[in-house]
Amino acid sequence: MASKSKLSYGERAKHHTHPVARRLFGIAESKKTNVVVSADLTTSKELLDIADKLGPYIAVLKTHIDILDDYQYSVVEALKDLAVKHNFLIFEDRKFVDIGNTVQKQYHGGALQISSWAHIVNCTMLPGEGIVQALTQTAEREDFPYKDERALLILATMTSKGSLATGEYTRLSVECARKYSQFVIGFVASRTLGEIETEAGPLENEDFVLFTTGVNMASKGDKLGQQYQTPKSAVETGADFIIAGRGIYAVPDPVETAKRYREEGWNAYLSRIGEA
Ligand code: 6AU
Repeated sequence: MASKSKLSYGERAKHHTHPVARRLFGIAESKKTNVVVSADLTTSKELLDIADKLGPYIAVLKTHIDILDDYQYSVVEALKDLAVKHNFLIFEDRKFVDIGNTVQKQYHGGALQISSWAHIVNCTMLPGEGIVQALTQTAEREDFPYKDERALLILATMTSKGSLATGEYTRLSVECARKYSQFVIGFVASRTLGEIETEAGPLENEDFVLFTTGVNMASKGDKLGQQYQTPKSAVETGADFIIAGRGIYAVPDPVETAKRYREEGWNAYLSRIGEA
């Protein structure tokens, strides 16, 4: 596969086959940012406050909606409004990890109604192909109300020490991304994966979007096995979008810090595409 990582976000926005990826690249290009903030806050007020303050500097807001102490559906309605106000996408980091029949119910419906507000969700490959097949099937149902507005990322590697998301697990991630590319737009991973050979082979015009997490400008890791790299090294390794949580929201001035992540991530992207 000819890697698309040397192309500009604008070019990729024009040619991508998936409408959510086109939108994502369009947002990155127009706001000049490849930052995804992982807003792992535990009250609705803090979550909405950080989303409103950082909105202008990010392409995507990533949530773990189930960690809110005071969750009510009104919080995601407010988040949706902020996503429109600041032009960002919402990524619910749900990491679906069950049999197909269960994840369909967890994604579309249920207590959290995730499909009604999250543009992007992710899943692990632990259950095998069925999980991707099931989520894709839901998104393709005749009566699915958000057609062309929702997409899936596969968690293909993990940043935590001793992770088992390697080898055959990662290979299957790539195979399923290729097989279900009508819903899968890319990966959460710390390296590019296009060179991995699978039965379906690289797709014609393959352009999976790489989200890299474990990004922090001030720390090398935490005490629970998280491992960090900088925005620059992540983008140099192929990240299209850099996900940062505590490095941005847990510092005295999140807005100034988000701007610094944005600048470092953007400059690394410009050098990668040869425009620096
Ligand atoms: O920057 P942090 O360490 O405060 O937060 C990192 C965020 C957390 C994790 O749940 C998530 O990124 N994450 C993921 C994702 C996005 O799927 C995968 C992974 O391997 N490591 C990781 O930290 O919300």
